[in-house]
Amino acid sequence: MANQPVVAVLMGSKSDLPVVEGAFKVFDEFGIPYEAHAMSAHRTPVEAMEFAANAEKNGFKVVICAAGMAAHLGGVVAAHTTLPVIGIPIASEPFNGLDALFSIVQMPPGIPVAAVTAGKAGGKNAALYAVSILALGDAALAEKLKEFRRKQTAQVLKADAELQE
Ligand code: RP5
Repeated sequence: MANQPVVAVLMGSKSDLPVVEGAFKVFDEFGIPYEAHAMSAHRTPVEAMEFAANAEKNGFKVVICAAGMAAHLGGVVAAHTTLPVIGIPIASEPFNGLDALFSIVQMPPGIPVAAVTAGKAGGKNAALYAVSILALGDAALAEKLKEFRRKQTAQVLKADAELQE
């Protein structure tokens, strides 16, 4: 099915949307079907566990988990699936995201979660990392990703040229 969501984007709270929306934009640009849910390791632990346990069977290839504070969502999801799990540390008071980052990068050996950029760029980079994973088995998507990089490079070179005028 062409429109079968292949990426699940989970966020610990709807308040994480300003960062997560960066991922939606990337997936829209690359034409990748995704599904988004507010789901919490602590507030909806049963739903998070069940979603993760069924993710592969439901056709997902990658799961992105954005969470702030004690950001256990990625870890809980990774505990229940062997799909690649990408964690986005969300900044929140009082430790400004360092707590979330530590929660994601201190996974015990055997249950990996990949951490991407903390802060606003996290959504965009999580999605681009997911695109890289999906592109391993999709030559057309791999070419799109290369074109994205070429355009990005051209933009920086153009900005540099303008600075020299
Ligand atoms: C986490 O706690 C969420 O991921 C969010 O970043 C943070 C605060 O959640 P809310 O109080 O805004 O719902 O679970």
